[in-house]
Amino acid sequence: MTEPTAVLLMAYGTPYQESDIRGYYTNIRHGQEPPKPLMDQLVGRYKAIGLPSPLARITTAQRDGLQAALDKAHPGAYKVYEGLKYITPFIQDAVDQIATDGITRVIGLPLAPQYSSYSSEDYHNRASRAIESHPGMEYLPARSWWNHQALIRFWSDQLVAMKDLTDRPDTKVIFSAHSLPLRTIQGGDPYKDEVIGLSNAVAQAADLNEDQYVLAWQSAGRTQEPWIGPDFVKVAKDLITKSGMKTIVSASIGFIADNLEICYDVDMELAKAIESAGGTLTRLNMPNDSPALIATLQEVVEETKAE
Ligand code: FEC
Repeated sequence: MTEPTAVLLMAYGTPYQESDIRGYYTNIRHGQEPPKPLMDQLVGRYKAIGLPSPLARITTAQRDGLQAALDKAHPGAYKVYEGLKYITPFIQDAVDQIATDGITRVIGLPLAPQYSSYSSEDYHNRASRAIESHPGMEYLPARSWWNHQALIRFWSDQLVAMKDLTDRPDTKVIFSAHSLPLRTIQGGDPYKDEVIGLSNAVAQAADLNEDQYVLAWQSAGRTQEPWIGPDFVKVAKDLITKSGMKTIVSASIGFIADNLEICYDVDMELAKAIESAGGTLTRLNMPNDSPALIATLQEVVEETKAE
């Protein structure tokens, strides 16, 4: 039998319990311990959504779903591993396990649809460094995959199903993605263009005209430098208080799973801001381990293997 190809699914990771938060946050801050006020804020946000965030379970379900889909289409050809950036099982742990299992060809697939130096590139760099300690291993990096039809349809189908609502003149759809430090895109990162590409593709598939939607940015980090804007909370508040909107439909198309940025930043922070401005929030479901997301990941694996 020919040797299977490993699929290294790479994701952010999330603390499993409160005592993990300091180490996790220190890893995100490149080894710098967080000052107390920032640490307290983050603990407060995790406590508000309840630990662990759903992200832990969803990443594992995505791995299992992809394994089942690949087994069905190509029996015995792939083995899927989960490697995380900021908590166990780390990307290095997964690569070591792949080596222990005797597999030498690895497809690296970041669970982030758009390419940026902060997401896809960073995942690939971490995986490539881990692979250097296993001579003879070959690494095939997956490209960004925001433009896959199944993913676009996942979002647009939900908007089509609420056409009565989105067609009302006092409803606006806000597409959003994780903000990044401004210097990233000023340095030529394609992230912003890919997010714009996805929001336009979803709007077109849902037959929304330009007046019915807007793109904004969410979850900017707690750092001093400027981040990409406008922030979705301010945009939503202005739409209600200055433009007469009553309903905001939130579609966090830059993410693929329910995580802290969805369960807290959207479901609590954005919802509260909208309600106190006198409006209502409707939030689209996230892809999580849906058939659409698994089909997208399967296509990405097949394309990367064929390249
Ligand atoms: O636990 C959970 O459910 C949430 C996990 C989580 C996801 C996530 C996704 C992305 N981030 C990206 C960029 C940055 C940059 C910084 C940054 C900071 C944080 C902090 C937490 C956190 N991120 Fe995150 N992010 C998640 C969690 N992120 C916690 C620290 C507290 C805070 O600032 O809010 C700033 C630090 C730095 O300079 O590195 C930049 C990007 C994504 C989407 C792509 C991906 O998932 O990899 C980009 C999920």
